[in-house]
Amino acid sequence: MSFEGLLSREFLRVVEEAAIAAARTMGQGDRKLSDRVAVEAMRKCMDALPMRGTVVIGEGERDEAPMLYIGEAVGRQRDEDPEVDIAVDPLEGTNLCATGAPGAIAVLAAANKGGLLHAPDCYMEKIIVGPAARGAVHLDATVKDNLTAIAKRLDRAVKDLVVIVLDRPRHEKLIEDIRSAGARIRLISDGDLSAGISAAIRRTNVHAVMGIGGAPEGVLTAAALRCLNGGMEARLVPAKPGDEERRRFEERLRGMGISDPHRLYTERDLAPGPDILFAATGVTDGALLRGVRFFGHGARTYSVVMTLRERIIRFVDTVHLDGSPDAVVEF
Ligand code: VTB
Repeated sequence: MSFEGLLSREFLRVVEEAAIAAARTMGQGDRKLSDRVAVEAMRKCMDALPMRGTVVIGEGERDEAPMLYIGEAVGRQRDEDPEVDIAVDPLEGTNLCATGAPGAIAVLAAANKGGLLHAPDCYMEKIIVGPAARGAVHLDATVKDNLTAIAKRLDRAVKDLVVIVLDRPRHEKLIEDIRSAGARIRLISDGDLSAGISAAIRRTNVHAVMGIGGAPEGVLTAAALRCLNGGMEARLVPAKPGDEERRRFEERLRGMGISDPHRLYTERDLAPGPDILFAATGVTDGALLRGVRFFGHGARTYSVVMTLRERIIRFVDTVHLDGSPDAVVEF
């Protein structure tokens, strides 16, 4: 049996717990605190799971992250347990949570060994679309050509498209190009991962995500896209311009076994699988998932859990009761 079926309920619990912990700190203005409680909750919840897990995308290198660092063994690690590679972003959008802004989520993806690219913590240039436009867009094509291709596949005009872009100075030219092509834009302060998932789900009113964001977020996005039949092209890029930065970046990639620093990746290269499980829970309200609600006797969470081999997408509404005999559940 694939680990997908075996562990999907458990992984749902892991992201729910991380989201609840982070949501308690919403609006405190302390992004580090929000992140830390999410990491701790996720780590604790993963310990008892029947798996031999290895973190391949996490909170950083071993010397810079106390928990969920790259290479850390998670799960109970018994011989009979399945081996899984795990990518986590316990709180995607730490600033969003710290300010109570929409779009923060707790995220995890798991795959069979080797099923997720071990991406370094650098940037990634990305173009992300839904199933209808998969294969029609190319990272090296012009913005106008890509938007025209997406519009055609979606049977509408370019002016009817909504493209999400991270609001950063590095995207000045991209934003200009999208504007002159005539599409609508939603600038976001953080959270290109949840934006990417939204692009692959109809009726979210998001048709594409373009620009440069985090590489770890890119691999997590690819894992979700595989399950949703979405499309993506991407390339690793250094964090800053300049030759010296480029040289260090390429050296780092070589150290991680990536010999071609200009390689173009599709969602399939970033998350080859064949077994993939993706789970996310809303922390603050977002386009796709509602945030955590607390009530007198517990909390309510909204999540999505997807599996590639099983081809199941679950939208899960969970009520977590605090154990009080008088707790009331509302419909
Ligand atoms: C994006 C965004 C993340 O990092 O990936 C971004 O989606 C990229 O880095 O929520 P910069 O902030 O340096 O542009 C986040 O903002 C945080 O991980």
